[in-house]
Amino acid sequence: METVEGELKLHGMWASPFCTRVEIALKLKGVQYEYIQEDLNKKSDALLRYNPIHKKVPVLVHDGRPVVESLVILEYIDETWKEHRLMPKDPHRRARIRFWADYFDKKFAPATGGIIRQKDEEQEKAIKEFKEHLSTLEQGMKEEFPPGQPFFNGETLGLLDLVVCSTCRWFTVLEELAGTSLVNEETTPLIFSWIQSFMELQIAEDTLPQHEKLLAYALGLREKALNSSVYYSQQRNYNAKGGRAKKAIKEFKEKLNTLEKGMEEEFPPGQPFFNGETPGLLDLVVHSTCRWFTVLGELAGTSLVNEDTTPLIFSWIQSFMELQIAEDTLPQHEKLLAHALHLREKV
Ligand SMILES: N[C@@H](CCC(=O)N[C@@H](CS)C(=O)NCC(=O)O)C(=O)O
Repeated sequence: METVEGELKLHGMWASPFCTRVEIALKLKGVQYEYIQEDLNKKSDALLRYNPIHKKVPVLVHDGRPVVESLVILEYIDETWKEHRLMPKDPHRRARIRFWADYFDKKFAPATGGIIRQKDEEQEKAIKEFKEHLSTLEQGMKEEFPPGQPFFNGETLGLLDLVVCSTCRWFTVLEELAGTSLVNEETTPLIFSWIQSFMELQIAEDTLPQHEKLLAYALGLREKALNSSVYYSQQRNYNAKGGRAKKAIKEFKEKLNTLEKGMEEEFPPGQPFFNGETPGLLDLVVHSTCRWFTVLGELAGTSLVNEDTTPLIFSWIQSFMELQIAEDTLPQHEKLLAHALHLREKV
């Protein structure tokens, strides 16, 4: 076992593939941790305190400090415990692995939700999407990762293996719900063979949820969704006028408030940027969007970022706008507004 500085706790839920990937990473690294099983219908105070924004598992708590979002957690684990590296040294390769892991999470989660919670044409649509994403992934893997090796990562498991292969019991459950094969030797031979290699590992057998238990859990979710009057697809809105636009504006403001509050708690106040005296990654992400904020404010007919409601973000944007680099690089307001109005007209 590798020595751990500080106590390590993982708040998880047995059926969550996001938690399984983290558990396997910790086991591969040989670090000791306490697993805290959460009931997602009755989340613990600790979970809500550690992940107040998303209120989701997994949450890794290292020496009292929370790390949230499974992909962030996997990289944190890899950087903290050097045994069994999950990421390669080459920066471009790491960038590609991050791209595919992000693709997997962004594309498969909504399609999975559709297969579980929908029926008839809506479910058919989700199955079609799921298969298309699988094909894209298979094709990408074939082009970018060394063929003829047991894992994406080569001889041993890496981050992308954890992301994709840890979900394999869910694939089987989804196949039962969809009434069609999803991952198989004919349509996705690479993913299929990687999962086979993964399933031969003791760590997989010890960590993955059992098929019958997972199927019963998924059927429970399905029943609940189908009996509920709110259908999954009806929750998708955006780009719309009237009531839905009002809802989008309200959501935008709520998210800005959450960001403002988080920044206030986590970043040193009284400095010109989130990052301190000079702009850092988060400054680039937020402030580079500032001309869009003004355009969105015009479209919405209401101020979004201002001194009264979001003073920190407002003042950081002010500092950013004083930089020559911002002036030289940001799109001009009038041009951006014309572009946004054109998009709006098209919709
Ligand atoms: N992007 C998140 C997704 C985590 C997630 O969706 N967790 C689900 C369980 S699979 C959850 O905690 N859901 C509780 C809820 O939505 O209230 C991650 O990668 O950690």
